[in-house]
Amino acid sequence: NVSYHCWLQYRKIEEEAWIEQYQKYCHIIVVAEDSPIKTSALSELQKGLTSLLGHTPSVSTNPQQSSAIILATAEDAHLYEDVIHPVVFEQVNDDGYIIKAINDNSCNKLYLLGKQDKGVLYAAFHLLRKMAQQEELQSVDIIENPRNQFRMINQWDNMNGTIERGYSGNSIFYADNQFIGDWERIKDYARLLSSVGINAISINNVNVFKVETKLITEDFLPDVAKVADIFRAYGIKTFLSINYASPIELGDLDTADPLNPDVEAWWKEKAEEIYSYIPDFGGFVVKADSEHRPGPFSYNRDHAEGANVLAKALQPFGGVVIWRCFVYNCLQDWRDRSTDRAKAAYDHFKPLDGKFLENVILQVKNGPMDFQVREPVSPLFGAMSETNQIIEFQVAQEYTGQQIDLCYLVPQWKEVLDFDTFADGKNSEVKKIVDGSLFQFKYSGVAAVSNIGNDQNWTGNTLAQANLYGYGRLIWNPELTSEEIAEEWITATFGHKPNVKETILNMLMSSWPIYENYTAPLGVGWMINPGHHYGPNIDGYEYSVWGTYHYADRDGIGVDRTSATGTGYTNQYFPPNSAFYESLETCPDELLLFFHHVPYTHRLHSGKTVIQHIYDTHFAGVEQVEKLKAMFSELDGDIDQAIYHNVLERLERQLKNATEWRDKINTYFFRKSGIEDEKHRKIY
Ligand code: BDP
Repeated sequence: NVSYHCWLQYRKIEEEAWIEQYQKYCHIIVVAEDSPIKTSALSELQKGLTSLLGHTPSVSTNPQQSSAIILATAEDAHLYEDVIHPVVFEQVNDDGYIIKAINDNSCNKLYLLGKQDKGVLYAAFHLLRKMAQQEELQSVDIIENPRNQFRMINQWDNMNGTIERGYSGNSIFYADNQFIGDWERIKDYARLLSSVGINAISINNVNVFKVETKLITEDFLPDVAKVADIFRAYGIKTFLSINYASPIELGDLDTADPLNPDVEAWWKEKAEEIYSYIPDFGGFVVKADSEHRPGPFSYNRDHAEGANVLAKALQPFGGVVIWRCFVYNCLQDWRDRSTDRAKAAYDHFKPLDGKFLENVILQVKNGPMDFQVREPVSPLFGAMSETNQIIEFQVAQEYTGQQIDLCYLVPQWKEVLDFDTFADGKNSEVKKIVDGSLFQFKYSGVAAVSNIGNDQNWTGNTLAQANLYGYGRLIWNPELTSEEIAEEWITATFGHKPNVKETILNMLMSSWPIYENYTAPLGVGWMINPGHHYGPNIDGYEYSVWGTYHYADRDGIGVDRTSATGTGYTNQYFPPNSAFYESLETCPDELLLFFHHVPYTHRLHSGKTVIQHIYDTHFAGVEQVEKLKAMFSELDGDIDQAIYHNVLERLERQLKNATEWRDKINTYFFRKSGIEDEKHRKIY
């Protein structure tokens, strides 16, 4: 089944000319000095080249070859000092690399040079990608440095085998409250992640329940260590999500108060124990005081005090605490319109700026609410210049179609990274905050919730593989365009047929706006079924305590978050963004209902009224899904049959879903407003 191999299929190259050009370099691979990561690079190259070129290269430790691929780090550069001057390594950062071809009569060498061995591995994946894309190698001279330091994936896997918000089967790590022990599958996951530059992973759900609390005990640490060994060989550090109440839950203390000396000593000892199993353990991911999880608030301590006790314990071993800012009171009183969940993270964390120890990193979701199809950027970006930050995206499509509906998310993430916060004047984009450059953070980067499970194709919908691929590529280099990333993925997955490339590219690039069209309008969010979050339910959360309202009544819709008459959320932005969102004149249409409560007859910048926009986008959304399906059907026979049927079946379900959204949304707003569709289409 080709879909198992995702973008690492290494499809056989058919054109002789390419084979000839590549083969010149590929008879021998030289690795003079070995390491586990270089061994991974070597085995990937052997696998990939055999498959691409139909010929298995031999391996040599002898640096004196006339033609070869040569893997080397700064440490073993002395072996090649005739060609590699040590200064070349000054151009690359810790995870960076150089790929350079040297062609000299009958001598054809390709150097894959990393400052460290991780760079060598990334260079190997890059070389294989170039070959799969059929790009020329003779004059290749590349220097690549990842922009972000942490490039992380968060698994939301539970030890009973389920995955919180998982849409592609069960966990590849756990079943029946044990590790499954399918180390080969975990290794294949490590290969996929590493091939797009991911260098950190947390392997259990942020909601840590009874069994998972024991991951940091001798019951499970030997297995965690095995997983860490596999990921380490691919340059990936292993992290665990922990339960803040561990000292109590594991039966040792009757408090988890961060300022209690026994608690501090307990975490110190715990860290020692963990590091005795995993010497390069990454650290803890923590969801505290959120959605019924325990945290420092129980002891009247703030989140800096809460995080610092863990940071102190990890500090001697070089570990970090990744502390999530998804903190809000999910039992707030919905009858009080002045409360606003969107404000919560900023209100909790901004006052603590500078109070966290230097090995604490705050993990902030991209928007102030929760991974909706459209949200403004969280105002916490830029607001805490003294505190390390990483941004959190959701590759899993919880609110964007659950890997049934097509939604290529790279354009959304790119918009977020390109957003100018004005935190330090103009050009203070989110990407410069999370890459650490704007405020010189010690630690920074990007994390995201994974979308994989044990389905044969990893992601349920095979086209959802593009999101995992694209996530890695975009955070390595935020300057890549969404199209470039999609094209790479398509070629690696489907090959070079022009009609396949064009169709899938069109499908991916149009998918996010289409999904937005038929779901909740104009940035208002949450009109989904409570609990599982798929399919329309306009008032599903409207009268619950969770703080996710649209306030639709017969006169209008939207959440007034202005400072003049609403919750004052707009004030959390730096000027001019605050004024930009505050004013109806400048607030962009797609976020109108996130920031303003307006009558249905309010006219958008597009010239349409709000109600007509709702009708039009919902009719358009369904038509667009019909088109997606028709376009895709044309590819029958041009792509792998199993993938074809997998995607087609999802498109059929998407069409049903979109139709249901259209009918429910349009009927609801027609009945609320009593305003006819200008085009007199059938609404109910
Ligand atoms: C929400 C999910 C919930 C997660 C939570 C989180 O619905 O399952 O536990 O986010 O990020 O999106 O902690």
